[in-house]
Amino acid sequence: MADTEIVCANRECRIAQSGKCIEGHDDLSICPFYGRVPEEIDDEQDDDDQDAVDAFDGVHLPDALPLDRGGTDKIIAKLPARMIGVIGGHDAGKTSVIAGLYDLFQLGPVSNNIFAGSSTLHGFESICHDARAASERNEPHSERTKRGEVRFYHIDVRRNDALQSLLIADRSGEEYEEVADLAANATDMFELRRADVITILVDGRRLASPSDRADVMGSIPLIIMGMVENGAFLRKPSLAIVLTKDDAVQASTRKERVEQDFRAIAKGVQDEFADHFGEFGSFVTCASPADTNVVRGAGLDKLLDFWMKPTAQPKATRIHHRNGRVFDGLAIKETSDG
Ligand SMILES: Nc1nc2c(ncn2[C@@H]2O[C@H](COP(=O)(O)OP(=O)(O)OP(=O)(O)O)[C@@H](O)[C@H]2O)c(=O)[nH]1
Ligand SMILES: [Mg+2]
Repeated sequence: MADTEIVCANRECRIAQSGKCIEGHDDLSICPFYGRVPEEIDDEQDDDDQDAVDAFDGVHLPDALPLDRGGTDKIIAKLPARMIGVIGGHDAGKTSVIAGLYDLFQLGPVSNNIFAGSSTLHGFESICHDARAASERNEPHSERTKRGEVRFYHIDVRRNDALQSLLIADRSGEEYEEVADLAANATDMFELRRADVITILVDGRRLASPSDRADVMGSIPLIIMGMVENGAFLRKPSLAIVLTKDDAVQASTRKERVEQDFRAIAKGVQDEFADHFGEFGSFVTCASPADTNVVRGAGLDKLLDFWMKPTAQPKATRIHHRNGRVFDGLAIKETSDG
């Protein structure tokens, strides 16, 4: 039987090569692009669009969407910055942790940290919307993050009278899961090499499920191992291990078992990967509880404190001083752009 040609109207999608839908659909029949031929590019239309841009004489405001790698360079050039990698399987709660933190800032200072600005406000608003009453949903919801390049959310924070930028990386969980299958998938993950703090999320709801427990417990060390094998953590970032969806854990009849499992995961990771990370911390969070009576954002204040804590690891190490020039006594271990 002849093979059927796989076509997709989204030119960015590589489903024909990788078998993965860029829109994140497992059921391809609901993807609006799959199975359709890409449209011809209309040069005339492009010219019209360019004319409209040229004729515009208003003020262009920034789109305030999450940043790509180049966008983070501009932030880092302005202020001292902390970059945070948030890692976990699909649905682990990565985007919800970022959205929950932004929503906490709207209530006032978070722990010792005061909100001082952001260049990604529209990005924050769109990931928060579906968890708010204004969305008119019965339950909080979070869109799956689309596969593709990593994106960064930005908050400036005033802490102890000093201003710092916080850049939090968000990427589709499927891409992190693929590192467990093939370590080389971590090669292009810029956020891992550059992060000051790596944050590994453990999905509390799945850990409480008898059918998912073994997979959650087994996959986390495999993901970290794949990243380590790729030399992702040469800067020795700090490592936060975070149990998410604590409301689901507390409501479970297996609550004690889940808490015990989480402690075992945290200890196992700390013991196995001690040489690759600086400081370790473990946290329990509830970023987006299903029940409106449960406090939204619990535990994120302590996590933020850990994120903002200066990393003890020096970026340069003194070596033998020979000829009297101080600069010759320093060896760069890793450049700031990874
Ligand atoms: N009960 C409960 N559900 C949560 C919590 N945090 C997130 N969720 C839900 O878990 C699901 C996945 O959350 P996301 O934040 O989108 O997960 P993600 O890790 O970003 O997922 P991908 O983008 O697919 O990798 C959504 O339906 C959320 O509403 C929580 O604290 N409690
Ligand atoms: Mg997400």
